[in-house]
Amino acid sequence: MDATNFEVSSITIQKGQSITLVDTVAVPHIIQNGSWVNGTAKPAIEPGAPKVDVQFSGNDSKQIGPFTTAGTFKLYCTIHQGMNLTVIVK
Ligand SMILES: [Cu+2]
Repeated sequence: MDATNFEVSSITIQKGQSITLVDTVAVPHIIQNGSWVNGTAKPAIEPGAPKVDVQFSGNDSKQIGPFTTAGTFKLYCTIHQGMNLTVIVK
């Protein structure tokens, strides 16, 4: 993650894996289940998604998961409009 967005918009992993999010700048992020749609925050948790509510202070990294169900799961940053990440679990 940079100051205002994810450096990739999606990531594909295998069932049972976790992801590590790295905050590469001195900017906080709060990552939760959901997405930004046309500038509006839409909290939502898909069936089978791990509950995500992770705070980054800046220049830190944290693990999210594991994702134990195959599917497409959306994460977003509640602070930064448009900051979306799609996790595809196969
Ligand atoms: Cu953010």
